[in-house]
Amino acid sequence: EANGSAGSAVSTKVPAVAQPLAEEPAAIASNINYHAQFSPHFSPFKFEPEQAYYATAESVRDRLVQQWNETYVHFHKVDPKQTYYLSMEYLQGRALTNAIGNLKIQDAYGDALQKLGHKLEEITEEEKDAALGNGGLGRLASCFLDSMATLNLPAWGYGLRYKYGLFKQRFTKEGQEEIAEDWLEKFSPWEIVRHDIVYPVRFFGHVEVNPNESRKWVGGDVVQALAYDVPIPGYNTKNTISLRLWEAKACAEDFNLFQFNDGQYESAAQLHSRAQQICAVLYPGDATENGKLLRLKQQFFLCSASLQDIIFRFKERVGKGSRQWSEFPSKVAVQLNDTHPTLAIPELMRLLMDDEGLGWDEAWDVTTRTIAYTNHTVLPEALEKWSQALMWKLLPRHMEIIAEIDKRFVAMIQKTQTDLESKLPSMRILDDNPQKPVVRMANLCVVSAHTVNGVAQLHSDILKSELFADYVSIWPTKFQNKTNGITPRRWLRFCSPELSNIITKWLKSEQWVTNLDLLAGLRKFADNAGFQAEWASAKMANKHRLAQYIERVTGVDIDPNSLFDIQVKRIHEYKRQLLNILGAIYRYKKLKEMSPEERKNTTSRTIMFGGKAFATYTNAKRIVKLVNDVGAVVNSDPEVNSYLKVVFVPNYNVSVAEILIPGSELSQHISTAGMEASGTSNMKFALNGCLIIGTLDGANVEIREEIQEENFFLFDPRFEEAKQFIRSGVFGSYDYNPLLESLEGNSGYGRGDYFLVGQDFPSYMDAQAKVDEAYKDRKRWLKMSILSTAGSGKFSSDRTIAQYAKEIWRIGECRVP
Ligand code: B1H
Repeated sequence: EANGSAGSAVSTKVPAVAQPLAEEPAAIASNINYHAQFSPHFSPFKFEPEQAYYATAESVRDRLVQQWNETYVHFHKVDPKQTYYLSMEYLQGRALTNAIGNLKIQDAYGDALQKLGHKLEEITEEEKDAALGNGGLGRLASCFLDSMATLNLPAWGYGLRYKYGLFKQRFTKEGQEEIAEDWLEKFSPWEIVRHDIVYPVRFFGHVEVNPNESRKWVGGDVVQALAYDVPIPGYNTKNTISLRLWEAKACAEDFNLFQFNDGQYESAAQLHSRAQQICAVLYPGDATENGKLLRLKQQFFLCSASLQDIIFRFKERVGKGSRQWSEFPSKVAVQLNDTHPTLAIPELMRLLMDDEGLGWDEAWDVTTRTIAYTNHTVLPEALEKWSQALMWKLLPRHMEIIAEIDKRFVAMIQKTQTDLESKLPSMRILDDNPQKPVVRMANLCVVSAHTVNGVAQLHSDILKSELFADYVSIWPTKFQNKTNGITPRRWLRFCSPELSNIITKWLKSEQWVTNLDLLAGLRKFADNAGFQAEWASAKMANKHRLAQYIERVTGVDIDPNSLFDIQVKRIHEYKRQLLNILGAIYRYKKLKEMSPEERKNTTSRTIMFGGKAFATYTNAKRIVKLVNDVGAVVNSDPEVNSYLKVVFVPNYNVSVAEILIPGSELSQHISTAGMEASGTSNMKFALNGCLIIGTLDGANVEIREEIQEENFFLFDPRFEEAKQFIRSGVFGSYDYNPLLESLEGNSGYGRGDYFLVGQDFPSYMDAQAKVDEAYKDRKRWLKMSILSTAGSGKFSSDRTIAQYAKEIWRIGECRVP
């Protein structure tokens, strides 16, 4: 049924090398003009910044399309093993500056726009943020795509083309308000619809058993998945890969003309509107049964369309001999970004067995050698569990397959791992608890994937010692660590050109942009007065830019000479924004009690918060409200407001991060130890010479190791270090966790001061006092700042992706000549 015409994209009629595009500013200007005239999206003779942005984007896109086609043809010819990254989220942010930067054509485009009466930095502001994700997990996927392209890896991203991405955040007297964000309101110049790439995706229906015992899923509703491709250019390479986003569409036949002509307009278009619901919003609230069903439909829609496409491409590249299915895992690696695309497992099994005629054992072998799974959280409420009843209804064939995987897993344990039999109730995929039978998606992933990884060393250790401990003895080599990383292009080179230029000047090379470990070469300048002076002036320029932004969006006037202290991330109790604001409140109270003379000896601070609260997360919304209310009082108190300001920066997103992070001096990563799987903004801040105050959680542990402990403000060292010492096994391998938890006086999830805000408050304030002291010593602070950047080399997503490629995907470079 799959539309087979996609193969013609690689016919010999495609010129292998297209004409080179203009390099000269004058020629680029005329190309931009051409787009303004002949790719018209607006009334003629209008060339305001908005029109200039669209015309410029289309001109840049021409170049991307050219490299992109060359990349596709090259991959087709070489036919290497490819990785497919499946993710329900991508937080791409803006694309123009990134594309121009990766293509290294900033100067020519800057000059061209000047000729046209515009400024490049101004027109880039016209672009809407593509926010098809919630937070760290989505942004990680986007950083990974940048690294895959830059490392010339044969890799693709697959996701969904949500009409409305993450909501826009506004503040009212009541607190946070959510507004639909229509990122496609006009259109996106970065997506190209592929009218020839369409696959059917079925929902509901039933299983038919054929006379030969084979099974077939039939009936129900069928919607079409239509491909939209977004080009992902690598840095300083021709390789340009694809992010393929699926949109759901009904077929023309689904429109009931008879009903329409009869005046029944709604029911005539019912199937059309049902299809449109699938990709309408990023995260449909799943408090209701309807919401749960829609979210499950989304997940299956992504998995089914992507796997049909992957199988189509595998067959397309069969070449002369006939390719065996057993070769599939040597051509295809599928990475699941958390459990959200877990249905890829039973869907691949179904396609192989029911459509391609493989037997169970062969299909299972292919599937398990293809799929790998990344876990991003150990928080119990974030571990996906789907109602078995809902799954039987929506995906009857997949539930048969999942039940069979579960049955075979149980049989295997009973036969070969009898010591684990008592653990079976919690290890099984199906939880048959009569109250509410569910499917545990993480267990399905662990049983089916060839590799399971965590996202920071501490997190991966916790997976092995706690969450997935029971599976480790069965599959000791299945579990790996892949510490997260961030792209140095977007998160330093492009967001802070000032600091980048200084780094390049002192390192005498720009190689660090693709080999971030070279930043270690800055260590020898950490005490150099000349270097420190340049460093300080670049940071100050970024602080001024940030201060102007804050003034524009909040009206609050902040002092660039104060310490810029920032905490930006999704609002969640475990991330403890509450601890930060309590600290700010205490600081305010102490300032009020001081004499004017005493105040002069304190360190002036501007404490900035940013982040969105999930619409139905009441406690998170209360925290947002508290920060805003504290800010209103403190900022208008003339007695102390030159020593303290508290600002909630509205609508935190990728573009706002690109302004905040370069201007930061101290950032807070203070989650309850053991709860933040990795964190990635911690890496972005450190890379930009911002000091960290944080707990020994997630990737903080490794950041502290890289930048040396004296350059990191650890706030609960005594208690946490003692506990860590016990956990490390120095006193034997006995499981002391229950004891340690009782020490905290809050064993049992959700009880008491579960997130330890009260318990950690005193040592948090001690650490903050050390920050104030350090800031008074300019030289010491600058040295620490330089050493933060110098120690950030490890946290490039290039390093992360190179490790995935070598140790999980087993793919190599495929560079376009
Ligand atoms: C992370 C999520 C997440 N972990 C459920 N888990 C979601 C869970 O829409 N949902 O249902 C969405 C996202 N996100 C984050 O992943 C971790 O909290 C961070 O610590 C980590 O840095 C990031 C990337 O690995």
